Amino acid sequence: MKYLGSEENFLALAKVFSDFNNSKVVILQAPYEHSVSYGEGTAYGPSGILDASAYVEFYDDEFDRELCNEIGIATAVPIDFHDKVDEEALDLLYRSVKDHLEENKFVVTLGGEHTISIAPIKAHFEKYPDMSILHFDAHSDLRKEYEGSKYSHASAFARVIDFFPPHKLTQVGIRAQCIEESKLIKRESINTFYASSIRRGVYGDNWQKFVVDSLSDEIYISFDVDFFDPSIMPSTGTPEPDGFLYNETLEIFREIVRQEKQIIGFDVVELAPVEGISHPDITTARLIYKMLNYAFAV
Ligand SMILES: [Mn+2]
Repeated sequence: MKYLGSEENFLALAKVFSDFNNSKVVILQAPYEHSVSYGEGTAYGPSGILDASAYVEFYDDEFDRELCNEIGIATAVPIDFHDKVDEEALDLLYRSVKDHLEENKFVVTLGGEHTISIAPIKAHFEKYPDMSILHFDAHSDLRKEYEGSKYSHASAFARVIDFFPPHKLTQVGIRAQCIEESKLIKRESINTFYASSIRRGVYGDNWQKFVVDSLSDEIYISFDVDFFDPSIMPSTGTPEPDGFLYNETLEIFREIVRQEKQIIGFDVVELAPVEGISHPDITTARLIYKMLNYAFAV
């Protein structure tokens, strides 16, 4: 595998802070787009994030440090899916994540459509059998299949619970699903925090605590950017109203740190950059760096 130089890598890091051997973190690009149902463009998500990341500050005032210069962040060249789709494409990504986990790297995967999350989740679950999944999304992605495909982005988590215990899956921000998904959630005891329940005050003001309470000590995060409100995140294929703002999202990560739970890896998916609108790309790049700050908080 090849790794990108400072012209192209995450945060535009100098070689000493971004070469493979010096880096604790590896960023994988999975520009996979096969089943997108509404807006297109998630194949440009990883490059949009990397371009925007050049404008993210190294210094984080909340932690009073420049994390990237302490741990190193390598960015791999994009995975070349050629004409591979579904299981074959996922297998390619799975093997890359697995190889990096075996090298004891902290792996961040950038999508691409949500389907790709299946691969890093599988690889992390093999290394961390006690992990929970924290899934940020407007959609529960639990359809058995969608438009004839088992590997549609709308079925990503139906495929995850084919191998992962459903009661260890926590979903937050959900505000669009079909009745079969709602029934599956109840039947399989998936922890789903609906946006409407959060907004109606079912969990009170400190709803983030309830989300984190549902998780085990090791947490894998799958973050679909359509979790955010379309006002701050218009650049995604299936935006939904009544989403979340940036700071209330960070409160979930702060609660993870407070409860001394550990983020063991994550993916960020479904950014579809729009020409001339830069703030969603920058928001996503900052989110990723911020999540790394929380993952390496202790
Ligand atoms: Mn979604």
